[in-house]
Amino acid sequence: MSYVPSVCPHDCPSACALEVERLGPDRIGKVRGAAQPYTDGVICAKVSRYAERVHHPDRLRQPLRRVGPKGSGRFEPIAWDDALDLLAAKFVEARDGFGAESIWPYHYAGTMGHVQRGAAKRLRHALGASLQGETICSTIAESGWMAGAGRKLGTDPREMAQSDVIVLWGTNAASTQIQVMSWFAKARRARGTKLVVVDPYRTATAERADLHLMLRPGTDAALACAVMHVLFAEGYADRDYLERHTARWQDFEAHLRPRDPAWAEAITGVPADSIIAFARMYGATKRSFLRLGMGFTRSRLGAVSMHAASCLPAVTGAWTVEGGGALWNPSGVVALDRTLLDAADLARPGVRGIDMCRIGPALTGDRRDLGEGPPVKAMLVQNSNPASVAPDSTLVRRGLEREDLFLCVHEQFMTDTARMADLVLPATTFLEHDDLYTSYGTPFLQVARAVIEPFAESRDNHDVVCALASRLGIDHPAFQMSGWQMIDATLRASNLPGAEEAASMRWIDCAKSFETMHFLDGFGTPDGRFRFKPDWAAAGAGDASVLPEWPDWLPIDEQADAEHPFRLVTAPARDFLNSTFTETATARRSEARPTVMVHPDDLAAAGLKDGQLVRLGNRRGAVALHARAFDGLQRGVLVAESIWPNGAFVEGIGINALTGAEPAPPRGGGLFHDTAVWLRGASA
Ligand SMILES: Nc1nc2c(c(=O)[nH]1)N[C@H]1C(S)=C(S)[C@@H](COP(=O)(O)OP(=O)(O)OC[C@H]3O[C@@H](n4cnc5c(=O)[nH]c(N)nc54)[C@H](O)[C@@H]3O)O[C@H]1N2
Ligand SMILES: Nc1nc2c(c(=O)[nH]1)N[C@H]1C(S)=C(S)[C@@H](COP(=O)(O)OP(=O)(O)OC[C@H]3O[C@@H](n4cnc5c(=O)[nH]c(N)nc54)[C@H](O)[C@@H]3O)O[C@H]1N2
Ligand code: SF4
Ligand SMILES: [Mo]
Repeated sequence: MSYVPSVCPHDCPSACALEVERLGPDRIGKVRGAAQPYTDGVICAKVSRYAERVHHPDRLRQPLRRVGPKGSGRFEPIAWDDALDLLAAKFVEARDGFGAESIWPYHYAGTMGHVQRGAAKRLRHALGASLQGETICSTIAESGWMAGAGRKLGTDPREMAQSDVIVLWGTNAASTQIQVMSWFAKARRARGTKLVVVDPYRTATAERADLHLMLRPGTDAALACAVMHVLFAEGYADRDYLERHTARWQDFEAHLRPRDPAWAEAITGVPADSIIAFARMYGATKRSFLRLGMGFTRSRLGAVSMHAASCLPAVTGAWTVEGGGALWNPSGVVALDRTLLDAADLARPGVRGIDMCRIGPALTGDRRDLGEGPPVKAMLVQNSNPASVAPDSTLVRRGLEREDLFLCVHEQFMTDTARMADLVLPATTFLEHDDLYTSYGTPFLQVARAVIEPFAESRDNHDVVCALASRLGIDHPAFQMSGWQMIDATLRASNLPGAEEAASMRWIDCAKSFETMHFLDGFGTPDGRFRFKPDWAAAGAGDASVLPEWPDWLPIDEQADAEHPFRLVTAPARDFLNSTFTETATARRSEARPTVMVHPDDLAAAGLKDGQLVRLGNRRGAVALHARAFDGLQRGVLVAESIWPNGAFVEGIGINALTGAEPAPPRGGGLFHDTAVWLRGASA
């Protein structure tokens, strides 16, 4: 029995180094974490049982062509060559009739591997097809982080071993990035490290905290302001650091003066005493590590929340010590030359871009998305399941159902999106193709070879776009080289070791020096100073005028009102990864059924009972799911862990029928925890 190196490709900050038990040319056994310094032998349960997913009886085996009505799930097998001919013909038909922008290759991060993930981008550039605003996950967080720090660097997560206080802000790490919890546990054992969690509900992460600040969704900026008010007022601010490394800190201090804990209590619902206790715990040491998650940014004020929280270490000077500072996303450590990965040299100026979060409005003809350009007539979807994960599912479904839209979905499973397709193509998993990985939570770069042969007739993304390109007469090296050659050429162009060497090294630690990671040699702003006052207008094309000038709270998110008295958070579920793993029996068993957590007093006030079927709804849609009485959240807040397949709901399309597709300021992003709803009883 032999263990073969690999890398987890899923959309997770950890990008774990794996060892996969290879039982034969087409079969794996156990999967375990490798000794890579950050993974350190720990991986999540869902990937440790990956054999269940890769060898699942429902894996797509062969190309399928629709024979029933759209969405009926009735398909018949078709040969690969015929399938590719059909897809190419539909692309040509769209291009000839409506122009190349009527083609939209849609993709996201179902795999994070650069070669497979980038396939749709290469195709877009080669065709002059509609481009895509990749907003669904990190755009809001990025706008907020960049507003202050200006560069995607930050404290190396391995420094948690040196931290006295670890603050997990808007991340349920026990579910979404398990290594954070194992690094915290090591630090706790070695030096009694304290844990603070900022989250609207008592997650498994919050259960382990010394202090859980259980705030109302979307109010993080108020909390951060009050904490910094105390830091300044009680002498925890490092004025020497402020003077050397930040801009306009005196104005900021004055701005914070009226924003005290009592002010924040009224907005956040967190007792002023807890806010003061947190500020003192945080201010008492410079060894304070702030892990800023993505969860608290998925609302209209999300960029402001992220920026406000990221101001804390600039006030105390925590950036100056090991184990201090903050981490949102350290991907700035690697500058990959993306010319080949994106076929960037084929990009044409002025081509229309469509915000992926707005797939619903765009497919149903909204001029705000289509501009003066043509309707979308043909799509190839790879690594994404928009029928389930994108906001405003009602519009997404209406769009995907259009008789005049040709939809091809390249997938591993018959997802909600694949079921809507005209043509379904079977895709390999990461165990069946080569790829190159960087990470949004660690500084490691990794190259992994296929571990087993492709399942049945499945092909990888790169193969499919190459085959399509040859039918469409595209002559470019990015569509002629193998995936491995593309990895090799990309690494070399980026002044890194070639593919063979990188694979044999297993992982390359790209972390920069302590001074650079901690911004001691300058933040990424024009004057090298951290900015307490963001330049939102410069951040992007969206509408920044609604955002406050300084870190602050404003009621710009979807406020609860008399008709919609609850705020809904659709947080990630432990055993699913977005919509992935929803096909596995172990995950389905452990997540049980779509559930909404409701405060017991809210349940009682609505005349409802624990375990009862209830309906949630708003102007966009309604779903039925089961209620669970839970006192680990404030009254008026609901949590439905996600993302269940649409068909799992007793009634309604799926959870994203409730979430909205308005673009978040300043430059778009998914508003997954920014939803006001009503709650009523339902009969089964
Ligand atoms: N098991 C599992 N793992 C995953 C995923 C998954 O779906 N399941 N998704 C993957 C993906 S795509 C991503 S981007 C990462 C994200 O991972 P992280 O960046 O670590 O963030 P999350 O854990 O998604 O953050 C979710 C938490 O944010 C909280 N939250 C929601 N609204 C607010 C708010 O207004 N304020 C505060 N303070 N907290 C709020 C939620 O209650 C929830 O506990 O995780 C990845 N890992
Ligand atoms: N309500 C709600 N909605 C959310 C979120 C939330 O918290 N709440 N989170 C949002 C976030 S953060 C994100 S990132 C998005 C994620 O949305 P998606 O990127 O759509 O979700 P995933 O489930 O990660 O991946 C989608 C598909 O990629 C496929 N896939 C994996 N590898 C490959 C491959 O190599 N080739 C091909 N062709 N397919 C492959 C998988 O089988 C899977 O079905 O969802 C968003 N939607
Ligand atoms: S999903 Fe995340 S924690 Fe699990 S193995 Fe993959 S990278 Fe590691
Ligand atoms: Mo994400």
